[in-house]
Amino acid sequence: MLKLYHQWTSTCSKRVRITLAEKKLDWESHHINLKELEHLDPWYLKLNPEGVVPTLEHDGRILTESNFIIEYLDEVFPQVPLRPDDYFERWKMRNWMHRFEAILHKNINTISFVKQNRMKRYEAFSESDIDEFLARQVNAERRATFENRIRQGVSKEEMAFAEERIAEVLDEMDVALEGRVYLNGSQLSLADISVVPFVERLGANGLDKLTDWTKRPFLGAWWSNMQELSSYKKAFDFATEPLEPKPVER
Ligand SMILES: N[C@@H](CCC(=O)N[C@@H](CS)C(=O)NCC(=O)O)C(=O)O
Repeated sequence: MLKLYHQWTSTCSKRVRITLAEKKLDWESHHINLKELEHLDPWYLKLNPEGVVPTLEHDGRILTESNFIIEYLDEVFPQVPLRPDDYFERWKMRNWMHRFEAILHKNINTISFVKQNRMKRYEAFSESDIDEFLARQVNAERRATFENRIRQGVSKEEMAFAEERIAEVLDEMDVALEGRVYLNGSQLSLADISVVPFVERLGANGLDKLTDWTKRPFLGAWWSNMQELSSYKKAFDFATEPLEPKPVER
């Protein structure tokens, strides 16, 4: 039995939902309400000590880290293979996935904080609310990041830096996609799945310069193809469960 703990708009959750759809697997959905900080509840931290979504449960085993979850799914459910046979291409796939997580995810997160007005969540916080919120964060790095954002917001310089880092990866992708349909050649791979939710987020955040595909035509063509995949549509149209946290039955 496959059960996914996820959030409907979360980019990392979409990676897993696309993979599940590509493989036509049945799965049970458990929506985690990030706004209500359900991901920091003790029961969820037992599953995912980092306090993030997604988490996959497979026959009682718990898996975290979306890029590793999708690789696991590809190994355990070999129908519709999503890793290239060639070992060098497979290394490239993993290298892309690493860069997408380390560079794109990190920097898009900075931009989303501003563009999606996430600051709004904290505006009504009193000093003691802030302290309580920070105390619930799972490690010193998260506490420092949130404290900085809540108290100082995100500066123009930080935004410009984030856009520059994203642009660098998009440039690499555009070069790699010349003469290729997908990042690993003619077959869809986990690398494409790993990055597409972040490419979608660029447009959702109104980053016009980064989504001017005349500047990166090969990436633009890839993006058009990706949006046509039924697995992409299924993962993005995911109808969430009610957003109110449900009573926890553990
Ligand atoms: N490296 C982790 C990152 C997961 C992650 O950051 N998830 C976000 C949603 S896309 C989250 O849960 N954020 C909640 C928070 O940071 O408090 C993965 O790939 O699974």
